[in-house]
Amino acid sequence: MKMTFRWFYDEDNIPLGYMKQIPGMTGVVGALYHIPVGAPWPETAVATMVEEAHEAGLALEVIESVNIHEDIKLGLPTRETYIENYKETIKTLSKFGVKVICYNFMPIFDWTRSDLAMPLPDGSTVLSYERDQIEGIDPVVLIERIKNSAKGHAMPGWEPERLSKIEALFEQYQGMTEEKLFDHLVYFLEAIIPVAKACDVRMAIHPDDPPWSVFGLPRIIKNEKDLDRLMAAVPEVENGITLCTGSLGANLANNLPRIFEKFVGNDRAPFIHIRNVKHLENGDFHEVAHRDDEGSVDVKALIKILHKHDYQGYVRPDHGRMIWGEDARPGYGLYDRALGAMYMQGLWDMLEEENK
Ligand SMILES: [Mn+2]
Repeated sequence: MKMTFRWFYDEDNIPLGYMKQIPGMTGVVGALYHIPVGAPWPETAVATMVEEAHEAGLALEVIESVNIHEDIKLGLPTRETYIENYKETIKTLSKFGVKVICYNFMPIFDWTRSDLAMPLPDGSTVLSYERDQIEGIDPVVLIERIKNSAKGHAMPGWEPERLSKIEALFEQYQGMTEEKLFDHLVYFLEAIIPVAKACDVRMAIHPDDPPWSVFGLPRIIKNEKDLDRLMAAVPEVENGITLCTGSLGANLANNLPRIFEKFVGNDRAPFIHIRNVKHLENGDFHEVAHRDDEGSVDVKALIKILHKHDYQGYVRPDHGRMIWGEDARPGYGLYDRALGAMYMQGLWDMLEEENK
């Protein structure tokens, strides 16, 4: 288990040195945020980012994310250019030591939440999802709410240049089915996986968040069955998964230990996000601290599975609470994610000790 930390590079207000101070932290998960979606990542920009991480004593072997242009998801003829650009980006990243590229295949929206700062009884705040607040409202209203709630911090996946064309995008997705979207994903993977293989890079799709249809848009990476289907459709090991416990765990029907056992066991999950969520009786959920007892995700069982398989991939604490008065990007404060990293390593160390 290589412990990593998400780093928003030039948009991050947490110094790399602070991340490095977290015991056991071996690397950061980076990305370039100023490159428009679909454009190839310039070699000089990648080199500068990777150097900065190395200078702080941190590896940079995982990218989250190289986003997929909507034309690829839509299956438009113009996708060919964007697929070629994506191949170029894979080659460029591999030259600088990148081993895993996380991405998602959700139409228009990345992750979706109703509140980015829901207060918990202890005074901390967390991201939450209330069905009533999302399902049935105008997406434009939601975009405004996310923007205001982020207090000036850019939120990954909610890039303004993409969302400014929201109405036109919705029109383009008229008639898009899960079947068609899945075909477009397979088309994309079949084109890029040979390049990833030649570059020794693994692609790792992030599950849909939340794992159900929002705003009537199709969602195709929601559960074990969807993952099975995608792994079978493109069987090369370079077609992999980012197992995200918060995304998959938002649906209680997803058996996380079983999913971990399967895809860690067969080496299809090079990247893992650990986060805990608490489910309420009405189907709403909110995020909580990483500790097992705080929420509905069986974090102990999952770390046990990773340990059993001597997991060599990358793990990062996912969203944390905002605690101790920190002012940071919602979900991505330093303090609670650091606690999460320590919790996971504590469990791991005890398993090491017991299995000596
Ligand atoms: Mn995640």
